Amino acid sequence: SFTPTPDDRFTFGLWTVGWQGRDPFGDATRPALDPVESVTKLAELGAHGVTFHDDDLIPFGSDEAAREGHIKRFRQALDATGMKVPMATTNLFTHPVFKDGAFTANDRDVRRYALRKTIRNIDLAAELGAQTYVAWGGREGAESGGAKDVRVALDRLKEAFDLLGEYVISQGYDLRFAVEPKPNEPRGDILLPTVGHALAFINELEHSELVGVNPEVGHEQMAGLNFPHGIAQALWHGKLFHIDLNGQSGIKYDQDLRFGAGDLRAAFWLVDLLETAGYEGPRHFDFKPPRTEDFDGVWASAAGCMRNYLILKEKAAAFRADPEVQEALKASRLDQLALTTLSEGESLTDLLADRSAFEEFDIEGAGKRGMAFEHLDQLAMDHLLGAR
Ligand code: 3MF
Ligand code: MG
Ligand code: MG
Ligand code: MG
Repeated sequence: SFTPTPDDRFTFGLWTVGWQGRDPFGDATRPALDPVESVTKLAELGAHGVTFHDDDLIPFGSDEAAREGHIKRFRQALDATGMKVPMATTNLFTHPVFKDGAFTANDRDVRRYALRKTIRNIDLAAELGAQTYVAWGGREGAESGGAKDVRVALDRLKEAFDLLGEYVISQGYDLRFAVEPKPNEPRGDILLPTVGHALAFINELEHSELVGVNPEVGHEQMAGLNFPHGIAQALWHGKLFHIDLNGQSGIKYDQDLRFGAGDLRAAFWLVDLLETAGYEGPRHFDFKPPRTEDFDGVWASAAGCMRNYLILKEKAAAFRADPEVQEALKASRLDQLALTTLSEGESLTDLLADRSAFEEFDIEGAGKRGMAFEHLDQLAMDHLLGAR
């Protein structure tokens, strides 16, 4: 059935169900949600855990005693429900101090403060047993060309991740970082705008083995990119440390619809990929219940994220198991793609000497071969639409 259990490893950010509906044009439509209530309610719905920004749990500016109090109540809720905290992150975007960025702010004192704020919450993340620390650089960017020297800003961003890596190693924490790319919003342009940019950046880091990506469905789709392709490449690099699941309808603002809404075909191929590629991390939802909803709507939206994932998981498995699909995959020569282009033991010299590969190759004949992809895709559509 499509009822989630903790074994499905579904997790939610406290800021998702807790979103009050404030947007650039309108005030909050819902009251604040107590993190303890979120933990309790999400546990009832069958989730495995929650994630948080420091400021979601401990309101910005709390003194030490208040901080301890918030952490204590949260721990009690976790213990009472069995909910886990597999990931935590830092809010480096709400307070005006971060208006020009955090790790890449032009102001050096802001960068030093951002590192301290992050490290303080890394300690809490480790205490709560988190294994992934997400870094979304929402304010690391610019609205105009002269405002940011991007090459120098990347030096500062590398410096920050090198220091954070050094800290985690020095403390002996079992914690890895996941960079979350986003092309724009709230800045006009954000550094590391896509999964590809982030993967290339990670290669330049001192402790690159500690750093992977946390791609979000809507963020790549805001740039018109194919999300399952981005995830496949992240997996290929061994860098899919975490994932933000949600829905997005095309190239527009960050909609954060519940998972399955928006581009349903991309959601189908994404679940097919995650479930067959051996991804073992949490299925983490970063969505926003629309501001039209009251709390009943919030919980319906959260439950819908998990339900849609489980439905798509069943559809994708049925697609793969269908004998007609297996034949169609053969007809589309996916099995040939899996063969190396040179045979075993064959050298480049052998290829250069192989007249059948070039001089005698039937180019016209090969150009006429159909790929049979439309039949294959219709079978996928039939499964997705419930017609098979
Ligand atoms: C913004 C986001 C962020 C990140 C978060 C933690 C507020 O578009 O997606 O959510 O996911 O900072 O990872
Ligand atoms: Mg987002
Ligand atoms: Mg989003
Ligand atoms: Mg996100």
